[in-house]
Amino acid sequence: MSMSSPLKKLVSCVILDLDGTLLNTDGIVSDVLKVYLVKFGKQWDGRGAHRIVGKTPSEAAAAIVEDYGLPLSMEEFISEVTPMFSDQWCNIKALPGANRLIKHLRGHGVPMALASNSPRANIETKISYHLGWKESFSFIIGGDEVTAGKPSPEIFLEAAKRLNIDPSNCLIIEDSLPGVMAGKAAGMEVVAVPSLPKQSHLYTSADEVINSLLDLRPEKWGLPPFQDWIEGTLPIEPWYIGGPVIKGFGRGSKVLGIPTANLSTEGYSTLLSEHPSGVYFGWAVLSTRGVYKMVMSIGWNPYFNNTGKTIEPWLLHEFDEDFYGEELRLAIVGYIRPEANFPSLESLVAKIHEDRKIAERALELPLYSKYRDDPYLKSSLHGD
Ligand code: ADP
Ligand code: RBF
Ligand code: MG
Repeated sequence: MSMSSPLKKLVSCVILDLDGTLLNTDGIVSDVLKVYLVKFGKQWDGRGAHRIVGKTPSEAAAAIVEDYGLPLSMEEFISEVTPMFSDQWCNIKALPGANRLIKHLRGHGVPMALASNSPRANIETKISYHLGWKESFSFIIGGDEVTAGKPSPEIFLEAAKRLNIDPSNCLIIEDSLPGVMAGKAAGMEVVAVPSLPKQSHLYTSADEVINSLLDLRPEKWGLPPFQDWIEGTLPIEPWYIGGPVIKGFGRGSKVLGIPTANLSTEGYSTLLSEHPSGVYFGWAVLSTRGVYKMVMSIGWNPYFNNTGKTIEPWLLHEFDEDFYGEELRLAIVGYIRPEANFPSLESLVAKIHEDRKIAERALELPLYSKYRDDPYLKSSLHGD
């Protein structure tokens, strides 16, 4: 076992939360509330998002009615928005790494259960759109099957009982604070995967806080390790982003000695919200110049604590000049690590150079080099 993943505790089963942990429910929540609040001349601004994550349906409803001063009761609110939500269940996407995790644990025969504050019937409908999920869980427990939802430990204790496994040998994976509290109160090991950004400091009671399911290391819990990491990289379904190179904070070359050709995030908010922040790599095309290897960070740059998510690709090539305004296209093909904070600028810079080496080597592998010829990149190249 490597130094970076010491064994924390042996577990023999995994109990998962659904909304915000396996499913990107937040996306449809804001879509529905945006539409609904217009009726009252109000605008959903994400305010109060932290007050609904992980709550029971009635707690969440009460919080919204109160926060937005809606002229109706919590019950009336629920009866109006419930059908709007159910219409969207078929559109909820699996979070990055969810399918991979479920397949992995199932493939190794690790017992899994689903425990969510949502009513059981809703859970069943939501997961019915995801191939192979239902069969992977030994059972499902909904908030309507216990007397108190999370943060009460009841739902997890009931799950352990049904799995016939001691609570101390259960690993909980949860995105919400109430869920983490429930898991710890049940005497279980808890990995938190916060669904809202920049919240990790609130999750102090969790045994580990990770940025996304891509960062889960099952071997830390005595479970079989993922086998898909290759030379320090995780292959992902490629995704694409492009546009003119814009001005960034002016500190890439100046402060770090590492220029990053920033892209506008405008028009990419959905795409960006669907991908965890972190360090990725792939291929870049400048339409008048050529194709280059690329390593990038996407996110808030914790060291500088930016307020907005930025896209910062470093093209692994020496250029004689700036290329602001030029069309840049990226094919993002692999993941390296989550964004991190560093005790010094030197250690941040050293880490980025390590990322560069990892990306440069990995992009020689056929698995990644084939995307050099991706039609999205090719179609942008002049005189090819
Ligand atoms: P900014 O904060 O405006 O993004 P940087 O200091 O990060 O400024 O420098 C980025 C700019 O440097 C890019 O927009 C591009 O014009 C230029 N540049 C030169 N070489 C590279 C490179 N190898 N990778 C990315 N950008 C580069
Ligand atoms: N910034 C951070 O604060 N934390 C990181 O872990 C981090 N990783 C990076 C990895 C790569 C490959 C690159 C190109 C940049 C990374 N940066 C990171 C972003 C860096 O802070 C950013 O490029 C500068 O702030 C310039 O705007
Ligand atoms: Mg830059």
